[in-house]
Amino acid sequence: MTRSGDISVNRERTRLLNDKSYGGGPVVYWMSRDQRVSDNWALIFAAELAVKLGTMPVVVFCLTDKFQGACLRHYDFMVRGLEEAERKLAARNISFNLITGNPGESLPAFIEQTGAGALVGEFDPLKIKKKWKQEVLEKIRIPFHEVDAHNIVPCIIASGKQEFGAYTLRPKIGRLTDRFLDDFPELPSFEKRSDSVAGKAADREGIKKRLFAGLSNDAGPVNWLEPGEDAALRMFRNFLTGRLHLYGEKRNDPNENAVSDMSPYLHFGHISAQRMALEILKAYPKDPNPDAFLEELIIRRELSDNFCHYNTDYDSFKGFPAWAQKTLNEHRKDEREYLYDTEQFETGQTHDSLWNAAQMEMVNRGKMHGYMRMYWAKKILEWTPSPEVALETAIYLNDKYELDGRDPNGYAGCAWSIGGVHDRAWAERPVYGKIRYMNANGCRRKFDADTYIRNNQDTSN
Ligand code: FAD
Ligand code: FO1
Repeated sequence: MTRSGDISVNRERTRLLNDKSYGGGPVVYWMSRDQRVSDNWALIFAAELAVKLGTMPVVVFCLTDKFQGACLRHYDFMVRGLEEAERKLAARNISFNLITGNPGESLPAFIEQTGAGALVGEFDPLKIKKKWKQEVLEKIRIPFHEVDAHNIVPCIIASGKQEFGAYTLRPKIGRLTDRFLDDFPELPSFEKRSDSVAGKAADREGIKKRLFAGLSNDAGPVNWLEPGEDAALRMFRNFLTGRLHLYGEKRNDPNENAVSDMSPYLHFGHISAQRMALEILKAYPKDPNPDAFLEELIIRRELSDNFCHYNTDYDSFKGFPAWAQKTLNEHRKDEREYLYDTEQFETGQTHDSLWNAAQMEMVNRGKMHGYMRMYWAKKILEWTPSPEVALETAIYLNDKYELDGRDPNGYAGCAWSIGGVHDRAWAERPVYGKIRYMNANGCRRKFDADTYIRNNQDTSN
């Protein structure tokens, strides 16, 4: 429990985005990236600030339709997760409000309506989030605090610039982990107040009905993963006790159930990576086995935020390193042995059954195995007329079908595969130039490709 009036959140995790003075009303927490009640630094900060100011915290989520091309698959998972967050907040007498429209308009209106005294938001490196935040900043006259609730080491503390790769970010994060891998304080509870600004339940059902009515269901809901923070924690603990020991040597075999499947939960913020790391280190204090997993969970994941935050061209050819742009330009005219259009890729109609199986795994399951994502994206580079078309196609398919899509990890993953981001130059070859090459034989040497193909036949037709 916070000492009365003190803020226990490490202040280096927060930054004030403007210089307005506090008003007297509630502290509004604008939930967006970290859609959970437990282990959420932004919510803890908002609640502790409310205690300090003698007021209430109020949570608001702005539900925008068609977020970056999101479909029924994503909104089904996200909205059900938000309903659980709402229930958990109600248990602490913290109201949850759902608003719609462009946050640049609807959030300032909400702040006016509630007479909010301060606003707390989250760090998010995506351009659309920075745009929303800028629009809100121009309209509000109360303090706007931003909290990095997603990274263990806050992105802007870990590094002040775009890093070349994991090898340059790793030591910087390593030096700071002790300072930031702290346990979470209890979230304060609040007395029930009748004047809470909770949006009326009826609105919410109407809002959701209208939202779902307008969504494309090309990518339907997934049925193998339960959304929400309770399911996320259960799933993680099963992995921790039952499968983490396989990760080191089996994580690149898509036929093995050796990966955590936590990315949809991390993407929607149903679980904190910090909670996962704390539990792993507690369970395996001296054991190097989890190192490979922690490398991905901490270094690789935070490297993606670093890339998207410092490189606004994270989703375009211009965002590739100079050596990669040069080599890809030198090979623009190379003959492509195969050329496919988006429809052929989307329906898995290429000549390569291994590639088609990966596409079908993503379409049908909503989550392609991590090793196959590299192969999948690199073949799109090989079978499209240009690197720009390749990147656009990879991002379009990734964000349409991956449940964890529209995430910094996705933009970094596609840019790594197609544009050598966070990678080095390799032996030069047609079309790829010096971009790292992968082929089906390489996959067959690593795992039983025929089993993977059999397990991922196209079941839709
Ligand atoms: P695990 O192997 O269990 O890893 C645990 C966590 O570590 C992951 O949830 C993720 O948060 C992090 N992690 C693992 N591998 C990476 C990586 N290569 N880069 C960054 N973080 C990583 N990840 C997404 O979250 N969303 C995407 O849209 C996405 N698109 C990708 C596209 C391509 C072309 C490539 C090459 C990678 C992409 N990744 C994406 C990264 C990675 O493939 C997924 O995070 C991982 O497969 C998720 O499954 P998991 O949680 O079972 O992973
Ligand atoms: N964030 C919001 O604040 N409002 C939304 O309506 C919303 C929809 C959405 C749909 C799919 C998806 O993958 C993400 C979505 N997000 C939304 C953003 C998400 O919360 C994450 O903040 C970013 O995508 C990752 O940084």
